[in-house]
Amino acid sequence: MRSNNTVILLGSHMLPTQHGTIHGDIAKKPLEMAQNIILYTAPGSCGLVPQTLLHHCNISFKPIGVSLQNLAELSSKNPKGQVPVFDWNGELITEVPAIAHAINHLAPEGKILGRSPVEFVRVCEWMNFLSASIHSQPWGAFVRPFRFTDEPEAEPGVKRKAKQRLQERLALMESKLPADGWVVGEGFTAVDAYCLAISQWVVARTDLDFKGDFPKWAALVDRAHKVEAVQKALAEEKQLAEELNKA
Ligand SMILES: N[C@@H](CCC(=O)N[C@@H](CS)C(=O)NCC(=O)O)C(=O)O
Repeated sequence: MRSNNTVILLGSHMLPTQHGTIHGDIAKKPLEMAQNIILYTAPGSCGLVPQTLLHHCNISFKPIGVSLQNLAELSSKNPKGQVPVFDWNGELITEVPAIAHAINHLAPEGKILGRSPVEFVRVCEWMNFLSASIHSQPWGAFVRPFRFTDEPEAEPGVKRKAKQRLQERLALMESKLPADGWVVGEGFTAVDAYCLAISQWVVARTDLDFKGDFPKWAALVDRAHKVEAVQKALAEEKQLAEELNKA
């Protein structure tokens, strides 16, 4: 985009810069821009992942709680009818791994996608696995079997199979987890935040013996609970839940 002033394209927004025309580059000077960030999330959802990452990166944002039972309210923001939605100066971003990338652009010093090229690729690998092979597929079928069959009488079978698949996938992840520290490299990353969120659902909504069957994962969660950003995100999530309950 050319004009008398050069511009940074920020999604549909354009900001003047003295450093030349930069097309679609939001990574170059993000912290110099006024950021208007809103996170639409539901208590008990995967919205906890970006919520934690935003706190970890010290990015100020406005959290807006939406009930998982009332996601139709959010259809103008996300036609998929799901949380989280990351409103980045009016640019609406969905999908947890993509939102993690957006947050990383805003505060690369938070190292939420790792500290080296290999760590970055490993974080992407795990985020895909957690999102697709655990969250969307077996977890999705376990909590919403009606999306996987039109026959109500088939739902218990779908749920049973989903739980078995979930156990297998959790066990695979468990076998890859370190005995100490974080999943990728030396620092807390988006993968640790996602592992925490998933553990909460499994503990709350299944009869699996999480601590007994997945001890390394449970220990990772214990360590995550000591991270200030996690504590802030969990407290904020609780507050959003209380507000939604009152409404
Ligand atoms: N692939 C999506 C999954 C989002 C998702 O499944 N969100 C859940 C909460 S954890 C949700 O909104 N579920 C409501 C629904 O699917 O109707 C992402 O990564 O953001």
